[in-house]
Amino acid sequence: QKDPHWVDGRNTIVHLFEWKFSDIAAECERFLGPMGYAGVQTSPVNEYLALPNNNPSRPWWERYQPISYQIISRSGNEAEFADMVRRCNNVGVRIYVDVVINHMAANWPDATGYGGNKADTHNKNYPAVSYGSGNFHSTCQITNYNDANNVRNCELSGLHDLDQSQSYVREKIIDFLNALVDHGVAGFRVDAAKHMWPADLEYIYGRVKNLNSQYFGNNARPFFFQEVIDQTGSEAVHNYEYTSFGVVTEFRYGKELSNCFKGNNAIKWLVNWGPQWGLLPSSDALAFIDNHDNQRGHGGGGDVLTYKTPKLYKMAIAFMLSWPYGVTRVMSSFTFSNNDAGPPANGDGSIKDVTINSDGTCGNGWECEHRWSEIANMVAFRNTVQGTSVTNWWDNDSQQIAFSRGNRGFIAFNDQDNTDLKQTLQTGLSQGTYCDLASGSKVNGSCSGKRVTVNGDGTAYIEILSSATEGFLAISADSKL
Ligand code: QV4
Ligand code: CA
Repeated sequence: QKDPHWVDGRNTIVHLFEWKFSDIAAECERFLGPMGYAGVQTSPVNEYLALPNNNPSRPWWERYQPISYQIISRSGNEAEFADMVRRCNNVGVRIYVDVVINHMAANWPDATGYGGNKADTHNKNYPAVSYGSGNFHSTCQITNYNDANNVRNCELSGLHDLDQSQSYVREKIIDFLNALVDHGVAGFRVDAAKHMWPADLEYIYGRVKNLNSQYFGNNARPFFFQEVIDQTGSEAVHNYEYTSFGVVTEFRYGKELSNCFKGNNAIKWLVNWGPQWGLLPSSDALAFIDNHDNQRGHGGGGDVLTYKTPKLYKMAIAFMLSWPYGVTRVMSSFTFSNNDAGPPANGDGSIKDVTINSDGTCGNGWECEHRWSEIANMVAFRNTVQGTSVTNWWDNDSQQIAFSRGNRGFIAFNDQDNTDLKQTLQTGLSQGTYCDLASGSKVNGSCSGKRVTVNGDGTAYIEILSSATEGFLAISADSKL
């Protein structure tokens, strides 16, 4: 169940972290569909704990403490969810829901969810599902990542750990996933998959019904991408234990690329980026630079690049989107300095609307990296070069590289301090004038940024000054004037 069911000619999932369903629906119609994005990962949509003591106030991580499987959250209710899925599918953008099935909410006094359902967490009683204490593993804490039993049968940060080997628990989870499938989702991000037994997950995925035939035809199986953090390869649980029945988040991807673009490892080594670096096979991998955890020091950290260092971040994302590997995912954040802080909120606690400025960027505290023109243009680039391979590799033996994607696209990176890139290089493209997709776009038949002239023999003079705002340059068959 590794097919994301993208509409032809599209690529890349964007995680619209903490967005409201009404804003996601609007974004599908006004931006994601037209720009060629393939899908959206939502934050958890089922009912979760509303932190009782308001300390910290409405943190983002509340969403990972389920109270029931009813669709009700700070993002909206079930009717709003249904409307979003329908509207996004109608413009060719798929929806993937983040599902939290490893555990339920941790111990809290008078635990109450956003839908008003209550749980007696101290007695592991969640009547709105319903789960009772017998449906959980006996209480122990995860303390030893070298012991698979401890990792999978004990509690992650005190979150009560469901026993997915029980048929009753399996049926409850399957019913929850089926309800989402009925609404028309294309698949799921499975939270904390590492903390569940592969055999239990394989059984559950196999029992989820086929996707809604209204959007996906007959016999389409749901897509599963599973969160398994295996950055070192030295823990007891390995990412490859989960790849026979779904895709896995490849955490080494963003860690290594961040390390390279930060200048700690020469980018010339990226010539064989992929399994030769110890990454999963391409067809097993969800590729990304940062996620909602490691951009704020949760989930293994990893010192990854984020929106906070835009020049290097955009280079890493551009490399990801130009390289043929994995199912790519782009992060879309809200601005934060406090690691607990939830999304931008109004005085009554409701999540703020995502407003769109006249230049296409977002307001109201939303970062919207996916709208940065350099990133959105690279999603379009990836669509343009689909099916081609990497050719014409060039490097300066250090922090400058360039390559073609067949005769469809060409990209160059200058990650070297105080050194300009000034080279005549083989682009693989046909003769003509092209708009650079990093410094601008092709708008109404002209370039808003740099122009590149490709000669009859496919060569072109490429210049990226070290002082430039953008550290890369990209041209494609579709950016030709
Ligand atoms: C606290 C103490 C515990 C104590 C417990 C007792 O720290 O020692 O046992 O109280 O009740 C929050 C708090 C955490 C608190 C816990 C329980 O931060 O301090 O425990 O709630 O109330 C997110 C956050 C967590 C948050 C959790 C639930 O990151 O901080 O915990 O939501 O609200 C590993 C895993 C990986 C995981 C990653 C974070 O292998 O699977 O850690 N990533 C996913 C999600 C992530 C989410 C979870 C898993 C849990 O991406 O966002 O955790 O669903 O690497
Ligand atoms: Ca578990």
